[in-house]
Amino acid sequence: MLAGALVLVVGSLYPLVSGYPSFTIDYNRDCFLKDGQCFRYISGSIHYFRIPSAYWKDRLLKMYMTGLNAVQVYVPWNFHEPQPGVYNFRGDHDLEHFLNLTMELGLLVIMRPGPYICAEWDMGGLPAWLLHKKDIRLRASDPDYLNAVDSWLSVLLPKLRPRLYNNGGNIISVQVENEYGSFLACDYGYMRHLHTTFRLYLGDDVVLFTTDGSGDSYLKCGTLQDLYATVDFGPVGNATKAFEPMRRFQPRGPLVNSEYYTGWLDYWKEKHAVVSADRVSQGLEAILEIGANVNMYMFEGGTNFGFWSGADFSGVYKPITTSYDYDAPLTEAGDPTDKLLAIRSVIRKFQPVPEGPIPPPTQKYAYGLVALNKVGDLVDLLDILSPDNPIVTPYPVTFEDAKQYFGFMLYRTRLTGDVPDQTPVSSNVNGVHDRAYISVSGTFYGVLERDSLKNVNVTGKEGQWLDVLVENMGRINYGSDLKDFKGIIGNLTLGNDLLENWVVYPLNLDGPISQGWPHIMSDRVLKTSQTKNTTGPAIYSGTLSITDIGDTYLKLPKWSKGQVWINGFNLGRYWPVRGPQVTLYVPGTILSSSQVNNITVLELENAPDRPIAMFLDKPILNGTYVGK
Ligand code: 6GJ
Repeated sequence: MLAGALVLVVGSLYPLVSGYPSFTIDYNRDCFLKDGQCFRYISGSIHYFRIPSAYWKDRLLKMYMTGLNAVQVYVPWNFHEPQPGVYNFRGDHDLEHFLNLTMELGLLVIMRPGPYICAEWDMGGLPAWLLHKKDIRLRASDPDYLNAVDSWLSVLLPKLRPRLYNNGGNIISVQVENEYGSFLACDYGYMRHLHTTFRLYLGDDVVLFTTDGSGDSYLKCGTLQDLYATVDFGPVGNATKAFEPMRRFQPRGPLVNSEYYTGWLDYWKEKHAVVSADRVSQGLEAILEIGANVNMYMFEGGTNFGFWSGADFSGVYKPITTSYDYDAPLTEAGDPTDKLLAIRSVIRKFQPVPEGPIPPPTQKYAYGLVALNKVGDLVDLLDILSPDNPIVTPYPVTFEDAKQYFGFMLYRTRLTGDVPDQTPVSSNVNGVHDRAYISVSGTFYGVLERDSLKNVNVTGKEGQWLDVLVENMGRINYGSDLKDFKGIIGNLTLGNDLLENWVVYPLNLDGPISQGWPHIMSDRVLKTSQTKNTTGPAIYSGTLSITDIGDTYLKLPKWSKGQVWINGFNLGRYWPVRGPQVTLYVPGTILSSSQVNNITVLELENAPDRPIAMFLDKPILNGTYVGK
């Protein structure tokens, strides 16, 4: 009895006496110290915000079974604060549930709360409502930006503090900002402000770090006193050489590659990116060989559901695909790959990996064909999709002006005279952000596209509606063009005439569709589906009945481009005529075997004469780019 009590007393005193748990840096032995022992982490990036929450544990277990002892987690600000002061930490946004699962599985966590995260995510995770102040200076010491950042961090960081390793949790380190050295502002005041704020909420002993490209020019602006400088690079032969820039800025302490690229992202209209398992595993071995710490970016990529994908800008606008498979060791559907097995074999050379099999790929279902029916042209459905009064304005307003941050807005203006001859609609400032679908009185004429399609010729009669449906394809997430306003930026012209006197409809598709529209309004379908034409923006619907639930892949053969929902869940954008992605991942978590599954499609350009949806048991992510 006495012995038991003694153990209890000593046990409860142990942390006070031993100073453990603790996670710190040993600058003499150039290692992390976990409870006083040198520790090297082998980590993988997983984005909870790109995976249905019901699948989080499955992915994390596979990462654990691969031999990882840590996971790296971004937190997208815009995913959790959709409107100023409105927060969402529920369901697929439940960050703390995700972190609880990591704890349950014995995985350590490297947090990357931003506030900017890049990540091929809309505006790099920054909320678009920041752009209400048109001259705001993002990622800098702009008072309005800093006020919004401080407000967000005052909500987020207190959630992390009790989870810090030194407080008994599993968060071993926290990144401040993200590759700030790649951003032209180079505003040390901003980084010092973040440093102070992170210390205020997280305390003085948590390891705070920065990550930058492995080059002096990056590290010059990305590093700061008291923030441990780390770098990122992909597979290289000579890891020691690759770490040299880090050593110039961080002469002592553990070597850390915070983003070891295991694959790469995909852009619409470009070839699907792949990186061989050999190249990745050999590069990993070179890093582990020299005792460095590593985080594999990505280990599980996932999906840009909804409208969340971002874009890059390298002279031209390059939107990211819906799939974020990233050719990662775990596929978009969470299936282990040969790359994962190769990585596991490498890890096993340096530290024990959990015995037992890696869970096998899950069964995928080829549910077959579903006939879809036209509900109606989009402009005939405005009472449902834009029920509030439209914005009446002499000149076009942006999405942000209208407080519409994602998806689509319809800009309408009446023709002020007959247009008997083919006459171009265009933006002389390349101001269509990002695509506009042009119709006159229900006749579809074509597409304007940022940085490429500059004119659409139309004809029409005085008084007819010129309809310009503008699609936001995702805000730039990297580089100096982060202030990526959407909509018609500037003006449109018809021939030599300025188009004025607009009626602008912000469209809310997610709302009605999540409530069961159009399926619950079958009578309405009959009335509005008189128009049988298959061109121009229109809504289609159908139902899928299944007996067994599982993951599947949706293909829309002979469709052009659009958005698709199943049971009200926004699966993301499809664009098979561009590729390389041809199928959309459909997680079984959104499907039902007890009632029909409602499929809703917004086709923007051309639907097939026989509109069908096809459910396959394999993905197609490397479809050829057909030059449209
Ligand atoms: C990282 O920088 C970023 O920190 N990274 C990439 N950068 C390349 C920029 C392309 C123009 S690609 C994949 C990763 C993530 O974006 C990461 O968030």
